[in-house]
Amino acid sequence: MDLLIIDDDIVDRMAAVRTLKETGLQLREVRQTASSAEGIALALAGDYDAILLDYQLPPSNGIEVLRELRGSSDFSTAIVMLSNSHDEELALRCIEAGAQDFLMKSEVTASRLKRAVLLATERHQLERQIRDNNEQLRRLTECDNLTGLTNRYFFEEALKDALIHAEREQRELALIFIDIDRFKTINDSYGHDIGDALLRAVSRRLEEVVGKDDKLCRIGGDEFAILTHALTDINQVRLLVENVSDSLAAPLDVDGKSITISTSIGVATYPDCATDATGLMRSADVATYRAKTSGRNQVQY
Ligand code: GH3
Repeated sequence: MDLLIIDDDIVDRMAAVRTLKETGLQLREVRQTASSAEGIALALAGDYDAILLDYQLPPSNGIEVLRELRGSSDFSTAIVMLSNSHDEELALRCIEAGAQDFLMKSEVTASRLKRAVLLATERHQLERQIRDNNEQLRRLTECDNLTGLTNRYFFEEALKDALIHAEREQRELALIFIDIDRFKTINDSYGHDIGDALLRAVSRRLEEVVGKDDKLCRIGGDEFAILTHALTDINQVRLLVENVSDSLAAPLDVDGKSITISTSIGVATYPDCATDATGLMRSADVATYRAKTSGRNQVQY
């Protein structure tokens, strides 16, 4: 095991090293530092199995060090907090700030320290796994499997939220539906897998065009939607729609095949077309239908 001790008191550090040697843990490296700043740098740069972190670390303290370490996305190491005071509230605050265990220095024995280090690493691994699982679950529920874009359910939730803000701030919104023309013939000519790859290629193109504040989603099938609330007037919306249309009109490289598509686009704006999410979705849908029935490859407002 590689361990790091951060403690400003040399006597306590030496005692910790001595006790660690008595634990029977397979120790490869036990690095020590008296400074919280150096401790943070070492912890972030190294690959330690666990850190023994003193709470009293003037001019800082252990909780501040914990917060700084846990605030870094690259940091992932178990931490056992050590303190001179027997303070349950402090122990709780340390756990809340990201420590896996809390020990009073006066009560540290080899067997206690061994158990704390092993339990902390195990608990930390479990916490990490739960976090990863939650993130995966979030991605699975929010994203469309094929393209990785937001799915229809979460898009509609975002639209409802955006409408509340737009009403409060007296701002306009635009909802843009994009439907690939005669997509069925692409499936029929090239096969379903190429059809899937084309949908992914279209998604990447759209991601390049939309602004960072815009929401992009795959509504379903060969239909995509953009919700934009960063645009202040209809001319800006028109410009975005033109960019979308031009970008998708350029040939797409789909698994080594160059495929050119056209799209029918329908635009609905808040508050002109509708004031609620269902109404706005319907308006954009009707505009898209008009683009289809008027000969495809065009935009309808
Ligand atoms: P139009 O121009 O009138 O919109 O014609 P279209 O062929 O694009 O539209 P239609 O709605 O008739 O057909 C959409 C096709 O999209 C039918 C369906 O098989 C296909 N599709 C839907 N989801 C997927 C998918 O996830 N992958 C693939 N490859 N095809 C899909």
